[in-house]
Amino acid sequence: MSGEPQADCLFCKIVAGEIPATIVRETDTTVAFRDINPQAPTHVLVIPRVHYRDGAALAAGDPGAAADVLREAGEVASQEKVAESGYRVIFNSGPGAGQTVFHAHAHVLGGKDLQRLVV
Ligand code: IU
Repeated sequence: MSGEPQADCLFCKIVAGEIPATIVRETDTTVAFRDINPQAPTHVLVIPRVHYRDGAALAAGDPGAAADVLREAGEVASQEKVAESGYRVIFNSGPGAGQTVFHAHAHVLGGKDLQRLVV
């Protein structure tokens, strides 16, 4: 559990503007930016400004921010024009699931056939 910025967290640094990202949407509680290694034509990460290690920890520690991340995932899909064709929202949780950055983030993927996509 946390909520506080972590000095060694890359996504906290993106929230703080200390490392670059291609930001597509921002709210008081979230930042959405393009994944640097996109796995689909639309591949955007939505992160809370607060630091929690994964989506479940975020929902437990700050349910409002977790809801904001999910709502923003839908807003990103609409903005990217993939909402109608279908899109996927993924939270990897733990190294065994492929999580590499331990600041909660939703992958928003769309723009191609996603049925066999793994990120
Ligand atoms: P994962 O669910 O923890 O595996 O996702 C982390 C993602 O963050 C991964 O898809 C990276 O390509 C992406 N990413 C990024 O977009 N910008 C960065 O500066 C870093 C990682 I570090």
